[in-house]
Amino acid sequence: MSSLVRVCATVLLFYACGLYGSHMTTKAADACAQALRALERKMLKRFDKLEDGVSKCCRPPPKETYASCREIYLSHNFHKSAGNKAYSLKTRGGKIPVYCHMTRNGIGKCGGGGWTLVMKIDGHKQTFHYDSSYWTKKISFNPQGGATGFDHRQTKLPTYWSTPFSKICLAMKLGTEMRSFVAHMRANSLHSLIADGKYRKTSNGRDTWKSLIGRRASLQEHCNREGFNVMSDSGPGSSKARIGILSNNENNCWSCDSRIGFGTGSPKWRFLNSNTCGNSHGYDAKVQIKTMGYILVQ
Ligand SMILES: [Ca+2]
Repeated sequence: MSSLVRVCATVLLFYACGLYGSHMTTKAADACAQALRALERKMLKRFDKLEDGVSKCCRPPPKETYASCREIYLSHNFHKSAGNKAYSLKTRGGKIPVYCHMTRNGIGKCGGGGWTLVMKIDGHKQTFHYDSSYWTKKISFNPQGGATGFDHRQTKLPTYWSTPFSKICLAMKLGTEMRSFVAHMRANSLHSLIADGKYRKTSNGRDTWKSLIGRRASLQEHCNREGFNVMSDSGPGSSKARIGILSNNENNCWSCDSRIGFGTGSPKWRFLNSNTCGNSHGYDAKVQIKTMGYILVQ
């Protein structure tokens, strides 16, 4: 807008001085030019003020804090430019850097839209075994690990008990290959789905769960009970998963000896019990695949 005013004022100046210039004395012409320049400066000041006023009233004020990566994604054209990195989020555990997956191509089959990291689990480690109190308590684990993406650093962030969502991105990485899918579930937080220990069903299907592992995935034929806080009917000694699917060789859910999931365990079978994220099949450990697991919400 300022440049338009400058052009108009200059044209006016030239016009006035051109029209009357030949009839003016040099002194009068200089005075005319000075007066017009002063007018130009005044007009520019006025328009600058007007421009400031317009931008203050029409642009949404930048928010100081965002509660989720989705909120950041929606508030800007982030899908066009912003990277996948840590953003400062306001959580019930304070304002902390949280890894956000923001790019349009998204996380494999989960797609894009702004994903907030909640947990990263190493299936070789016992930190997030089914029986760990990290699943029930509002405490974080290695929050520094939550500022980075799909690496081998374990973490549990305050987003576990702070971030509401309508879908969860479940991803597993084996070697360098990562596979994922979306589980549709609405909740106030992941804590509200898991901490009370109640079983909550999902309906993704055994093939979808197997797709997290790839061609080596193995589940028995029967039961196929899936969701949150999944347990065999024979009790907590058999296979169980905080998020996952259990299958059985018998046509019931009594003694499930295979599973794919996050936060798994089976205290009755020591060897299988050591796998806390990935795929196990058979108490003789026919299949024992430990993965890195990633849980993000949106
Ligand atoms: Ca069985």
